[in-house]
Amino acid sequence: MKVGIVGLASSGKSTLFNALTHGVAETGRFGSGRAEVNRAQVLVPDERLDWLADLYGPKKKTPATVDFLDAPGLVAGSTDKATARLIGDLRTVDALLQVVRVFDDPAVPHPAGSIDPVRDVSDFDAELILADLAVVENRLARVVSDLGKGVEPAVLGPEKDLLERVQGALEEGRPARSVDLSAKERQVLRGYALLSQKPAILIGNVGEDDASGGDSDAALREYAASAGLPYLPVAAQIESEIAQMEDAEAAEFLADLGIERPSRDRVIRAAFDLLSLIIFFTFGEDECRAWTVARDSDAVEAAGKIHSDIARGFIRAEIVDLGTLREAGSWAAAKDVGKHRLEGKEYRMRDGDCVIFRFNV
Ligand SMILES: Nc1nc2c(ncn2[C@@H]2O[C@H](COP(=O)(O)OP(=O)(O)OP(=O)(O)O)[C@@H](O)[C@H]2O)c(=O)[nH]1
Ligand SMILES: [Mg+2]
Repeated sequence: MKVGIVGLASSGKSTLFNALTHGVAETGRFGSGRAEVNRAQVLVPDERLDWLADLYGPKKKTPATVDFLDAPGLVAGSTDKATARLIGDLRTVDALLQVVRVFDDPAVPHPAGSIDPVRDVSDFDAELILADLAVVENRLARVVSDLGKGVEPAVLGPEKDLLERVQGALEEGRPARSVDLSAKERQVLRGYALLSQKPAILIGNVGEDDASGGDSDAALREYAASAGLPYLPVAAQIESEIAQMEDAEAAEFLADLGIERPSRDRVIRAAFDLLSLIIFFTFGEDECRAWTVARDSDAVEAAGKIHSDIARGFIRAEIVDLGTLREAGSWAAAKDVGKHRLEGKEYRMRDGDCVIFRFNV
């Protein structure tokens, strides 16, 4: 899964990136022109995998991963080459973490002169919508011209209708994700990688005083609820400092601040939920490994995550869910009590399934 950290300049994106990835990306460089995009891969903490690895003592333990991309801030209204490149980078991500400045700090001037989270969300959305509108208009012009020449009316006719509806929404300032679409239409639209169609989580970057809750983000919270977007408050600055500490010291600091779980855990959880992703496990003495798949994947698709040969030669999946495995104590014990299942190609994978794929190529 690839997640883009986006938002207006100086909202705290690089600071959040550091909190999430234990990174040391440069922060506080507003006005320095277009900084680099920061990228890092985070291992998804999962005590279920830890348990499995304790059981098998494998040579290798491989957690699921999330790739984070920290984009430089979009400056409202800019149309330069760097902005175009940035938007191109963002088109490749699966989901957006939209950072909104809530914290007030005279040492960090807000580019717009005042703190107003709801205004900032709308300003940022307007940039995404504008970029998407350009894509939609381009494509629409092309489709109309082709239709005029009699090219593929059965395909291009419905596409024109789809594009016009999306264009209408964008022109009204509504994101592409707000348009009511059939599954097929959504699929077609995804081909254009529109930014405002991407699933998004709003992150309110709150000050340290509000690390464990406060009402400085009340308006933003309300906005998120009305827009149907998941919302998480994060005190990015203090969490980025804590992310640099040893585990024990970090836990103590978090507890002092009243933060139950570090934002990394909360953000990853929210991203999995947002994208409807689940984790299944493979195991053995060589490797215990967590794999990420879409919630409605069947057994063959899951097998294909591991290797195309396993999907191609799929015979069946042997499955025990991790909770049952834990209760039974071992794979053999689970089998003895009849909790071991043989599943076919159409089986829908569930979160926490421990799987042995049987295949023949
Ligand atoms: N007081 C306070 N300062 C913060 C917080 N989060 C970020 N900052 C500061 O705000 C400034 C900008 O933070 P960055 O993380 O660089 O912001 P950015 O969104 O990456 O900025 P650009 O990449 O320039 O768009 C830095 O000086 C941070 O230290 C916070 O929660 N509280
Ligand atoms: Mg930055």
